[in-house]
Amino acid sequence: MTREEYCSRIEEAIGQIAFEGKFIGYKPYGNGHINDTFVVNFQQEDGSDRRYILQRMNHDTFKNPAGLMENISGVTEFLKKKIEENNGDSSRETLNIVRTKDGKDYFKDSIGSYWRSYVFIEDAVCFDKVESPEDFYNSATAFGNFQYLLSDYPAETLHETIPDFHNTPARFENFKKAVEADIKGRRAEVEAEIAFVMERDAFMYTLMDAYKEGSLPLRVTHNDTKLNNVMIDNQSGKGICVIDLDTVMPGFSVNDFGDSIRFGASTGDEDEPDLSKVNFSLELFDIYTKGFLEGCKGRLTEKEIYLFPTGAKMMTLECGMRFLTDYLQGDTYFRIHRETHNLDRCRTQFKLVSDMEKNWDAMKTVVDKYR
Ligand code: ADP
Ligand code: GN1
Ligand code: MG
Repeated sequence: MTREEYCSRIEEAIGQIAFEGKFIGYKPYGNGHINDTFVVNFQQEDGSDRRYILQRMNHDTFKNPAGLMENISGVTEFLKKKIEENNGDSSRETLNIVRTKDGKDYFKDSIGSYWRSYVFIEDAVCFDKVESPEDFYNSATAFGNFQYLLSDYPAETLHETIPDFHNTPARFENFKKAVEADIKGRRAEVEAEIAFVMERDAFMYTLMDAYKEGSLPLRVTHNDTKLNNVMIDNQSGKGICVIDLDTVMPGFSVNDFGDSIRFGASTGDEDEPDLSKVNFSLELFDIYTKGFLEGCKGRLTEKEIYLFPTGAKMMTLECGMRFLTDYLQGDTYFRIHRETHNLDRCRTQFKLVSDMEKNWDAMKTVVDKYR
């Protein structure tokens, strides 16, 4: 599709969604790896400006956009009620879908792309990197609270938007197939990274085994708890709203904990090419553990809390393996901005896994402190 054609699809979507006011313009927004995100401006009668988030959902990743939007609609309505019961502000503390002019959650354009919109959460920011330990703590209480609020959500009504999303053994199988197929001829270049994964074969099964034994419960989880999926309020500094609800599905609480650690408890960016800048921070791990447990308000079992370090290592290893799989397969999943982008991302994750292994006892001591 040419740029012009793409712009007409954006305008087609804007014309079908029930935005309020006079259309002013739109531009690309944010740093997500999956959806195409835009901010759209509308002028109100009193002259003020109102912004909306418009997203083209990634249909390759999400095979059932209608089911996905049914999940998000159900979850946001549920959260809205809970927030209002607690005298919170449901216009900012949860995503609010802007429906189409005919009342649907999403719009399918003339070439089959799916679009949806949310009210823009103003006076709040998303961080792509931890700038202060306090922000990280505030993101932890927000994700913990999200877990708490959804603990009585009817899980059986949720569609599985990406099957086996955090089934690490299944990811491992895909990875091995990608190595064998080597369709882009990149295998020789990444033998060290492949060996890194293979050496951790047994670890890959630990959480799934605990689940099968009945010692790890399935809960409604977010499954993509990186720092830039929580909005931090400009005034209070608190994590006011958890966003990016595409992957809300039944999952393990320790993976929600772990994915935040993978992204946030690092001294470097997820795609930092200079690995000397990428170190696991035990201090940030400590702060996040404290905040997440406070947010969960006693809803987790002893065993889940005990498995926090395992969740952190699992999500980091799994994510590194996913980046490496995508690199081997020719970068078809994660959005890239340079040729080795996925390889750089994979290497930061493996650096963090090594650091966690070195800090394993210290991580356990931190968790014991809050248990
Ligand atoms: P992706 O799945 O591609 O990561 P997200 O839903 O996380 O997409 O959105 C990408 C970015 O857009 C977020 O990191 C955030 O900066 C911004 N964003 C998303 N929803 C909102 C919203 N309702 N209000 C303000 N900013 C938002
Ligand atoms: C993707 O959508 P985004 O950018 O928040 C990915 C996550 C990865 C993350 C790595 C649906 O998250 O699973 O952990 O990139 N989301 C999906 O940064 O695959
Ligand atoms: Mg996101």
